[in-house]
Amino acid sequence: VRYQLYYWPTIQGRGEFVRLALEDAGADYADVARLPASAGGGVGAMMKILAAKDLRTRPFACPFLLAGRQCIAQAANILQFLGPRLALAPASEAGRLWVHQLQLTIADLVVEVHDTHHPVGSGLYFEDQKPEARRRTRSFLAERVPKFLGYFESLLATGAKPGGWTVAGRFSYIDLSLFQVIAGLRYAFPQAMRRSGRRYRHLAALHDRVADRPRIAGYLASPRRIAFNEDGIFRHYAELDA
Ligand SMILES: N[C@@H](CCC(=O)N[C@@H](CS)C(=O)NCC(=O)O)C(=O)O
Repeated sequence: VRYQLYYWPTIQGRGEFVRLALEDAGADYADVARLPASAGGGVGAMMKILAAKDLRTRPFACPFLLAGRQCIAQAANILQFLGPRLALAPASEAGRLWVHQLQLTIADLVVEVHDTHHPVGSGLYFEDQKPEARRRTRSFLAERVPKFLGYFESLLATGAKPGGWTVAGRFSYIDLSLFQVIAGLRYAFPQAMRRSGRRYRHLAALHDRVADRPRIAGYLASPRRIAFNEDGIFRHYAELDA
């Protein structure tokens, strides 16, 4: 296969931003850690690469992508690499920098989403940091979601956007990533997201248009799309969605 994606096999997590791009493009790829060890897959195969001291561009963490002789990590960096190759990025340098800038902003948001359930330490159980998680989530929902989503909403609402895509004039991987953000926030915080009503209506419409893209619709209905769960980035804990 042309692209080998390595990511945790049982969660959407940060790998999902890459999976969505590969799926939308109909790319020739393998989700290696989800393959059986007998086929060279499994978490073991991923750990072997993360521990390969002789690998010149050895990643710090998954997701990472092998493409020919290249090994590329960091979700936003992988998308920057794949964008032009999968026709999911603007042609100009300025346009590519713009979608990368937006993807890095999503990466920042993803850290904050993660910190709602792990505000004290990633190595501690959620159950051991519940009061802090409640406090963190309150401020995340009250201040940070409106700031992040308000920003993306205003980009979509401003100016002529043929097709309704984020970057004027064309579909790009940022539209797929915004779909994932909306789907994830709705899963994690259904009440809070419902309460926001029509405040993010352009984002809601973008979410639906992405979900309707034939390859994405096929992917979402397939077993390749791992269901949201409480091991991923977007987790639903009723007590946090107050
Ligand atoms: N900024 C990186 C973060 C990578 C990352 O945190 N990966 C997680 C899984 S979602 C991981 O395996 N982390 C291991 C660690 O931080 O020790 C990205 O966007 O790809």
